[in-house]
Parts: sequence; structure tokens; C-alpha cells
Amino acid sequence: MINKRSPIPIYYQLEELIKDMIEKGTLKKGDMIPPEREYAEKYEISRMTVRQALNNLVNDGYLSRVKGKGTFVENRKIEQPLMGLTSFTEDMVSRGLEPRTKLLHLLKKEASASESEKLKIKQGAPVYEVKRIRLADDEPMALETMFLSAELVGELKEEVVNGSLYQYFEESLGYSIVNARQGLEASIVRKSEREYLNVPSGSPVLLIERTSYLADGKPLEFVKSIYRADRYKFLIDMNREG
Ligand code: 16G
Repeated sequence: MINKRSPIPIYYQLEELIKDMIEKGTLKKGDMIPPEREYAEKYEISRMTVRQALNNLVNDGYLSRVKGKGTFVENRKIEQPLMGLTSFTEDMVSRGLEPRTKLLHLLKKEASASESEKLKIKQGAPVYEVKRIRLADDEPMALETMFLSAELVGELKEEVVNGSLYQYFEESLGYSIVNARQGLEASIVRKSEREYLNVPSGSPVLLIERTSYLADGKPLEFVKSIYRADRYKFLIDMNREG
């Protein structure tokens, strides 16, 4: 319920209330939410306050507006733990979603200075650049650009990069991917990325860079990914060391 005496702003309380209904499943994807007026009357608050709460929920990806129709509940965000070193395919399958890949390009070229530094190979050595859209239940989630040393992974075929590369590295090439270093930062979608991710201009995204290593310390992959911030939320468990 809304507590008008609380120091917590009313629009924020309403946001939390609606988010809670989405999380509990009382409001499901595709449900139309009541008009502003109804919320205002029910909670005896101003329509401006309701509008502010709904705008914030639209910006955060919980709701979407369809012109002339109304405001609808969106999918819940995917909650991705940051601790385990998992693949996109594993992440989606574990949530009951169907992973799919749309290959944008697979090219073999000479490593640039920065790629050679990341992959610890000589500049000019052969590298693969693989650019893929990763989808869950046919909805684009991320855009991935991956660099791999061709000497390490051998010849890469299209059918391989259309599936799970971690599975290929581990099961077909017999490699053990043991650890990775990952950076995560906020950004706004670029014009060139918008249509791949199917998001409006100005949408927030998360830039993730991962370098994964094999048991002998060799870098296996260097990947730059762009994740939709309206569909993803990253979680981490922390312990206070005493
Ligand atoms: C994830 C990894 C990426 C890895 C890919 C393999 C992040 C930020 N990135 O997308 O580094 O290459 O999984 O997925 O999580 P696959 O086995 O399905 O091809």
C-alpha cells in the first residue's frame, strides 16, 4: 500500500508496488495496466505522481507504451549472476528459454595491435572475428563481437559459430576454460547497433568485455558484448571479509 507519511516519495512507492506485482506474477507480460486516473483514484494520489511512476517503469523496461492502445507489462528482466563462468547458451537453457544465434559475420584476418595484446599472440597472426546476435525465444538480447586466435581454435565453420562455442571448445577441441576477467559498463545504444537489438534510439545498454583463459593461462577469447539494459540485470553475492 501507499504510505503518504513516509519520507519515501509516493511515485517511488507506486513503482515498487507495480514491480512487486510483476515479480509475483499478478501482472503478467502483455497485461494492460489500468489508466493513470484509476491508480490516482485508488490510492488518492495525483495523476502527475502516477505518470512519473509509470514513466520510470517504462524507462526501466518493466512496462511499454503502445501508441493509441495503452501501457503494457513487459517481460521480467533476466537476472544474470556474475559469479559463474557460463555461456549464453547455458544461461538461456537454464531459464527455460530457447537460445538462438544470428551470425552477422565470421571473418579471418590479421590481428591488430590491441587484439594481439588481448589474445597474447603476435601482431598480424591470424584471428577470427565473429559477430553474432544472441536471441532468447527469438528476442534479441545481446550483440557479441568475439576474437579468437586461429592457431588455437583451428578452422571455424559457420555451423559451429551458429551454435554454442563454449560447447565446441570443450567437447570438440577438448579445452578447459578455467577463468575469465570481465568488465561491465553502462552506455547508450549506438545507431549501428539499434536494429540488431531491436531497441529505440537512446536505449541504455551494458557493455561487457570478457577475456577467458585456458588452464595454461592462454587467452582463448576476447569478447565485446552489448547487452540490452532493459532486459538484463546482473547480480552478485558478496561476503564481508572480516
Ligand atoms: C557469453 C559470454 C561470451 C562467450 C559466450 C559463449 C558474456 C558477457 N559473454 O555470451 O564471452 O563467448 O557466452 O556462448 O557472458 P555460446 O557457448 O553460447 O556460444
